[in-house]
Amino acid sequence: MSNVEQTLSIIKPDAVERNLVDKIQKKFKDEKLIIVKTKKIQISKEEASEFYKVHQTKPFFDRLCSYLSSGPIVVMILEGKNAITENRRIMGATDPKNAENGSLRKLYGISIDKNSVHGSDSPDNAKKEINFFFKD
Ligand code: IDP
Ligand code: MG
Repeated sequence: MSNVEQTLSIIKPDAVERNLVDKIQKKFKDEKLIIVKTKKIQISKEEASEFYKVHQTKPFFDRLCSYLSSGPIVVMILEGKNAITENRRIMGATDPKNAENGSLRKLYGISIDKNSVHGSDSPDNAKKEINFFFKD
């Protein structure tokens, strides 16, 4: 079984603002993930709350939603073998302080809030998140 999957990736406002989009997209391609679709958008705080609703009971929820809606983001569908876990590996740990050497969050993350990228964490969530941003 080849297990070709699709997953949703987001380049968060801190990384878009620092002109890191090309570098991050190059990293995905170097790691053999295909960027099937990509678009630059800005979402409202309400949309961010919907997207992150699994975290609605967390103490950082309000800040998280304010942050994701604070500036332009780049959303992408990535495709490749084991794309969901591969993308998580390429991103590194949630807190850049704990992220593996060479991972995107280690390279570019500023803090646990401004950690530069999002990636779906399971096949179910990948489907939901892709559908959230790319409905057609
Ligand atoms: P993930 O992005 O690595 O999947 P999640 O646990 O799904 O991490 O959390 C979503 C986002 O919420 C993280 O990327 C991070 O920006 C933020 N976050 C997670 N945990 C904390 C925390 O303890 N304090 C502040 N922000 C957090
Ligand atoms: Mg997550």
